[in-house]
Amino acid sequence: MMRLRKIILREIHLPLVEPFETSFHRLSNRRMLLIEADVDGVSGWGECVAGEDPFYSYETVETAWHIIRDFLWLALKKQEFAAAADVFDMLGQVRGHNMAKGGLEAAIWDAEARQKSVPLAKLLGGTRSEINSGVSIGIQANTEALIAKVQRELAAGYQRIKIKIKPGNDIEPVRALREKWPRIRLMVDANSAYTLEDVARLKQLDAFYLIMIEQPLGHDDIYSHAQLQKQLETPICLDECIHDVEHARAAIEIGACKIINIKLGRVGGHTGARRVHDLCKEKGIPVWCGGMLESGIGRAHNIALSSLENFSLPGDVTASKRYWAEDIITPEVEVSPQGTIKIPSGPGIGYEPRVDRIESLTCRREVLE
Ligand code: OSB
Ligand code: MG
Repeated sequence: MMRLRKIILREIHLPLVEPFETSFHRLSNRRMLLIEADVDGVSGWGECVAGEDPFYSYETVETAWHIIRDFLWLALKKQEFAAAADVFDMLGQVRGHNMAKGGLEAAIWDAEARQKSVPLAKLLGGTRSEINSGVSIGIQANTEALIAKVQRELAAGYQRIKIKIKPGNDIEPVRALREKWPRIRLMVDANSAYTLEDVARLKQLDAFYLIMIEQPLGHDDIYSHAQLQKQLETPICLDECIHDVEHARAAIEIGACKIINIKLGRVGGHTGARRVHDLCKEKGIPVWCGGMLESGIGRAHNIALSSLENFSLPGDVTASKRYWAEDIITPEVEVSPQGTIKIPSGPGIGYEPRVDRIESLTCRREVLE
């Protein structure tokens, strides 16, 4: 049996190497909440992916801090559990707040894997030795800038290109990329910027044989995606809508999507992620691992998760240097010229948090014990 002895919450700020623009905001500086969990004397690390604002989901760094300190810690602190796999259900009294849960739960998984001296990917049941990597490219100032950016990412080896779109900045950039690169694996992500009124516009995207369109409609509107999918050739992939395995089941059953993006934070951690993964596998729905502009710690968890079998499409899991001048783990995450990332063989997440660097970046810290 194991017990959570202590949690250290730290807030750090890391400047992005360049601003990241989506349909919902433009971000230059990432505020992050890191969770260090002491499980019977072994430290594990997790990252809460909640944002600086509630524009992607309702959670923010502030809400996550509050929920972890005032509820999740209390739910766990006196409890024994057999494995990190049990933790998610122990937090079930707290509704939602999956990013808060996910950061803490992931830290406990890392601690368990370190305590057992196994790679986290193995503990999760992963079968891959490397993962396939794609990139997510923010909205650019103009088409020339976008083309230059895509050129760079293809040259670096990335296996698929995703661009962010919004109404008025959609058909033209996609057309330009398709004219230049007829054969690359290309997709778009709208982050809920459209409504069913935009069907005619969205149908124009069918001409560009995109591998998928990610989350075109409302962030909590599974039903309308089913209406839209009936009218689109391009497969819909859901991101924002899917918070647990029951959402995934509903979406699949009513035909709201043909692909699902799994983000650790959005589904409350590795246990939630495995449940969505397993259901999708059973239903023949491919999944891929989304990203939330994570530091190396969140990135390392995404790599471990992506080792599961049904992560059969390239994810948004990329090299540290795409976002950070200097990451907070060693070694940094690197991508091969073939666009793959090797699953590390060391214990836990397989990358070491640079604790001195993290401490020097820390602007808020709280110890719960
Ligand atoms: O919708 O996938 C998204 C970043 C922040 C919030 C939402 C999303 C994203 C990304 C970036 O697309 C993915 C990455 O971390 O590279
Ligand atoms: Mg998305």
